[in-house]
Amino acid sequence: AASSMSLLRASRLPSHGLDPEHPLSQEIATVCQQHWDSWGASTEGMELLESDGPLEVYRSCLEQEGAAVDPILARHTVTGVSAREVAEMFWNLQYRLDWERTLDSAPIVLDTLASDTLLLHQIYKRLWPTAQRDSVFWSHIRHAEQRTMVVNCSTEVGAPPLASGRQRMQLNVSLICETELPEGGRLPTERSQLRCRMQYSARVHPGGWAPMAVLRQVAKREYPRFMRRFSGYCVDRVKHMPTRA
Ligand code: 6CM
Repeated sequence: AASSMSLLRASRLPSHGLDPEHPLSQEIATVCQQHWDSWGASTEGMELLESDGPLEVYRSCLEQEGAAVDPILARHTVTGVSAREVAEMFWNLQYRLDWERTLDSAPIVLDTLASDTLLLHQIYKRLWPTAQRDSVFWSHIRHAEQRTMVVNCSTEVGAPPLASGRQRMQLNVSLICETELPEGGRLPTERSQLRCRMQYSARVHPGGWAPMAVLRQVAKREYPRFMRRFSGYCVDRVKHMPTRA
């Protein structure tokens, strides 16, 4: 298993569907490769926020110009879904409001950059006592071998101006999923034989003033909640459907 992991880690991602002339093309390629290579990243020195069976959520405290940007790294393993299914439910907007609790309204598609890449605008619930936040980010899904990855990363390219009274968060998030196949390596027809390993990572800069203690308290509560809710949703959503790679 260790050698197959290093093989995959060394592998380059297949090129994405975006026009190489697009102003975001190089950035998307670079950021995605960094996330792809982070599979199996060490959590040494990080604070364990939550541990519940296969679910582990870690945080490291990091401040930038007086703002808490605390990187989060979470791992989970769930039974009954494939990597592709989980990643698809994270990326495809059709499912977003079913599991995402931080949004104030439905995401807005600013642009479809390619069949696998969207430019999105999201407005979040206001967190007392801070200003309401929004974010503008490209969202990209990529599949290779048993692994599927989604990257959401803030950009200024194509971003609408900030509404008054709002602050713009900067985020760099990925969800990497790997299907764990039973002996023989074939996709099972029984969902009970299918397992998906997930690695979620998030770095969010609040963008403007926000009390650090409040942010840290909300993060500690909300990231584990998101991991449980989202993975539970995925399992439930596909449980009566036939398995697919
Ligand atoms: O990664 C997650 N969601 C993605 C799709 O929406 C996307 C969004 C990332 C934003 C993460 C920061 C949210 C902080 C919001 C603060 C204000 C909301 C407070 C409301 C409390 C109920 O990558 C899942 C994000 C899970 C965040 C806990």
